[in-house]
Amino acid sequence: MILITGTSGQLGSYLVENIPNSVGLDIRSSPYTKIRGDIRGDIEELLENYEIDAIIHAAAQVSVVKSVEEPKLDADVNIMGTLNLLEYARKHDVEHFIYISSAAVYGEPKYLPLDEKHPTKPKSPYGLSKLTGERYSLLYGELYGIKVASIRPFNIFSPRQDPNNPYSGVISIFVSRAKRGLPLIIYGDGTQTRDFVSVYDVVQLVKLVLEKKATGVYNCGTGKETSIRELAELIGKLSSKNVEIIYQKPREGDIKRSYADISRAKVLGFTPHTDLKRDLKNFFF
Ligand code: UD2
Repeated sequence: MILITGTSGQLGSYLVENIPNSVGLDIRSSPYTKIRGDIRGDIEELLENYEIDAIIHAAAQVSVVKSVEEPKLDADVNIMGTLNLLEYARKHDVEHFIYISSAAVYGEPKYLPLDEKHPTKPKSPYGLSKLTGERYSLLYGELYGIKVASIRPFNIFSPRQDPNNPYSGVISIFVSRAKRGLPLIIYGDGTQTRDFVSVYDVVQLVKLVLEKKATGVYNCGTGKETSIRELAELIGKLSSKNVEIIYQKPREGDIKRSYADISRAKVLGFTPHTDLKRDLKNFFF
């Protein structure tokens, strides 16, 4: 049986839906969550009726903004929660541990595209907590012979990201505001870029890593960058409303440009199918 954590979240929900013989664990209830519980709690008790061969750890505090506001909560969930699961994996001889990391571990790029060898110097508590969780995971791999892989997704989008959550990603916020005819707020001048990757491509890479029992670190993106201004204009057009774009001061902890070198993932057979314009249209309009 494969344990997937974070199944009330965007990525976890798609993973449990698309990976056979898997079971979802989350602190919040959702149609994709079978086991309700906290990753910081008593995992032994939560999993007493299960024989777990692999863990895909997607549960996390995912917001950069929230991590700046509540760094202790962010560290508790992302670091201590991960360590708690790793302890379970060690004690129960779990064979494969797949950690869902983040492109936020790189910080401000020294060169682009970002490959996995790029130095890690996070700019936010979130980036640091995700990096620390990743390091613990890789260390447990070395110390206890667990096969450990870490996937670093860039900016994931899907129809399941909750637009009502103030900490949601830019695409769901822009889509929800555009549909209501509200102005789109850009933090900074809008020239910052991101590598927006459909959740289906992230599922594709996680499945490849799982099937091949792969280890090590893998970027997950499309290799293409889109500026936030371009994104706002695109969503404005798709909504066929006359959407205004307004500019406010940049966010704390925000990085300027980001897009992935996906050569390592390609070796596993990964081929991204994301087409931003087409997918935005299909997912939201
Ligand atoms: C996202 C993920 C994070 C991480 C990272 C990896 C979310 C909530 N966060 O962080 O988990 O994996 O990607 O690359 O999905 N922006 C605006 N207006 C808005 C909202 C956002 O201008 O109303 C800007 C924001 O300042 C930033 C960009 O859009 O420059 C993307 O922001 P985000 O919150 O969607 O994602 P990010 O890159 O901080």
